[in-house]
Amino acid sequence: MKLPPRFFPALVTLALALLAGCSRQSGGTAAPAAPPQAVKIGFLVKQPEEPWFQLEWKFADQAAREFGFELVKIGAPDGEKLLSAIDNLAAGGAQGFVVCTPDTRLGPSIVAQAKLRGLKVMSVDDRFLNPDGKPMENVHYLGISARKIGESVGTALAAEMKARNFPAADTAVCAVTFEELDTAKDRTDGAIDALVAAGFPRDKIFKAPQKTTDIPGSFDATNVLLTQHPEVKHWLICGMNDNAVLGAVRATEGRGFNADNVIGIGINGTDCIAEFEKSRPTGFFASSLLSARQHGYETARMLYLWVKEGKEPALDTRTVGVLINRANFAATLKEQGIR
Ligand code: FCA
Repeated sequence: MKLPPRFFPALVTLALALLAGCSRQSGGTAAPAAPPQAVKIGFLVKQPEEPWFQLEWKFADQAAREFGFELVKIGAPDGEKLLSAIDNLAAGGAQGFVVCTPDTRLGPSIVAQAKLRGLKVMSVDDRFLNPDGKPMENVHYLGISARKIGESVGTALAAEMKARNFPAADTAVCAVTFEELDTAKDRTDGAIDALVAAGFPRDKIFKAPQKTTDIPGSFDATNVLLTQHPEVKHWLICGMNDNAVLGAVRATEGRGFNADNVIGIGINGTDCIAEFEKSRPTGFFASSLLSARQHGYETARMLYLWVKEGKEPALDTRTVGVLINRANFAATLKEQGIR
């Protein structure tokens, strides 16, 4: 059959359409494009009751709202809860999680579980350890410059002791320690070294090892120390975080000490707000305010970009602290979006 030339354009269109149909079939893309996969990220913390971790969650939520991903917040106070949370996240379609582990020695199991289930991991605050006790440097981590922050606490304690003219003869240091955790040991070691560098005698720096990293754990540890040293009339107190120092300050109060003869400086700056708001000063003098915003918002954002765009986060990010006290805490907390 011979077609008149006016049909030629229609024939060409038909041929092109058929060709396109064939190539679509052979390419296997005949089905309509799937909607982009929704991003879901877990945020697991070891002590959900601590204001510090609640603030990390608050700022992670902010990242989730801004970038449009789903954030699943899970409290994981022990290894069993943590590993089952990872299971549930994978079953629920998550692609990764940020975690502050209840035990840094769980690092290799967490990484193995995550690999098995195709989840990306970013650790925050407490760094995973290899079985040899060394940090797992290949796991993405955001934490504080623990030693430096500890040193700033020690320096500030020595300066405040001098400003108040505490007599050297009856002043001692109570360092509430939790040396099982690297970031905690680095903080108290830093504080102790800075005190010694400022001229404080090392033999009057006493450690009170806490069994649990909460106020009761520190309260109990400090009480033992206070019983052993009734000769001390002025105390300087440091510890891994605000709760360590709060527990120690409460223990000194139980023995009649007060703001005139105790100087305590914490770390976090987020768990001592009620203390600063008390009408009368207590022995809790100051704290190094860390950036809960960076720890919550940034880790969630980094993980999101990793999942969504394949943009791998930096392996090791460290944050700093700024000293706050009763005089400036309100303004500083407001600046940082905490209050
Ligand atoms: C650890 C502590 C927290 C906080 C964080 C930065 O995880 O337990 O209180 O100081 O490091």
